Amino acid sequence: MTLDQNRLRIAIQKSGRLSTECQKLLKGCGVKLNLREQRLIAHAENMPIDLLLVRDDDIPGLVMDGVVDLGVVGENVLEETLMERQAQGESSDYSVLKRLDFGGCRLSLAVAQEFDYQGPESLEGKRIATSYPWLLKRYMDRQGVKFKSVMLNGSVEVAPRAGVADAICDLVSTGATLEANGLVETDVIFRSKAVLIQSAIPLPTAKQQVIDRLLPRIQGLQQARE
Ligand code: PRT
Ligand code: ZN
Repeated sequence: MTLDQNRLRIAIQKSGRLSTECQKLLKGCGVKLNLREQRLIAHAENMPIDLLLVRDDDIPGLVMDGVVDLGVVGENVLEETLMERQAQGESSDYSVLKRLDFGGCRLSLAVAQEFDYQGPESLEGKRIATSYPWLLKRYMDRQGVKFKSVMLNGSVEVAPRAGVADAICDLVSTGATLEANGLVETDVIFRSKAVLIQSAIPLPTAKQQVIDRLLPRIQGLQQARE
């Protein structure tokens, strides 16, 4: 099964916090999907749309490389990837078609309850565990604070207790995870929601027409939920 060049290609998260909402959004737009487990590609039955089901981290790159036409991803992952790709001189063009009303969270600094936190300067020379080294560095550079980044792709919240970091920079929504790990949120460094993004590569008219049909429907769905 391959991707048809004439069909609009949309990358969404395969399984995770954004996948249910993404599928609901497409359904709400009238896109009939036949989603089977373990499939990378799903074809819409009633519209010229193919879905690519991938890790969320891969979505910005797929859009920026023009492998897919559209993608839905958290602004946190989008911005992190953007900074990384710019630093590496890779293509990093895209446009945001719509900020969506799900996937809301914030990227925050947090320290152990017993840490005497007086502001970002308290982290001078300290080790900070994160999955978002670029977003963290940008914030700390702006604060003029030097630190050591400890890159972790999971279990960031246990790093201070495990003795591998002095603080963390992680996503927070309810704050329950921080609390359960004896951590206190100190600085919000980035606020995020899911966004629908489009590749910068110009599309053939037929594909653009599909997007022009989808967008007002998404707009309508969001208004109905407000
Ligand atoms: O497998 P894949 O790589 O696709 O998924 P993933 O595990 O990397 O991502 P996933 O599914 O956890 O999150 C996808 C996106 O959802 C994130 O990039 C954010 O844009 C958004 N999002 C919204 C969140 C949260 N809320 C969130 N709370 N992503 C992660 N969390 C985690 C956080 O990392 C921490 O472990 O939830 C925990 C904190 O939650 P609270 O409610 O206890 O504060
Ligand atoms: Zn991920």
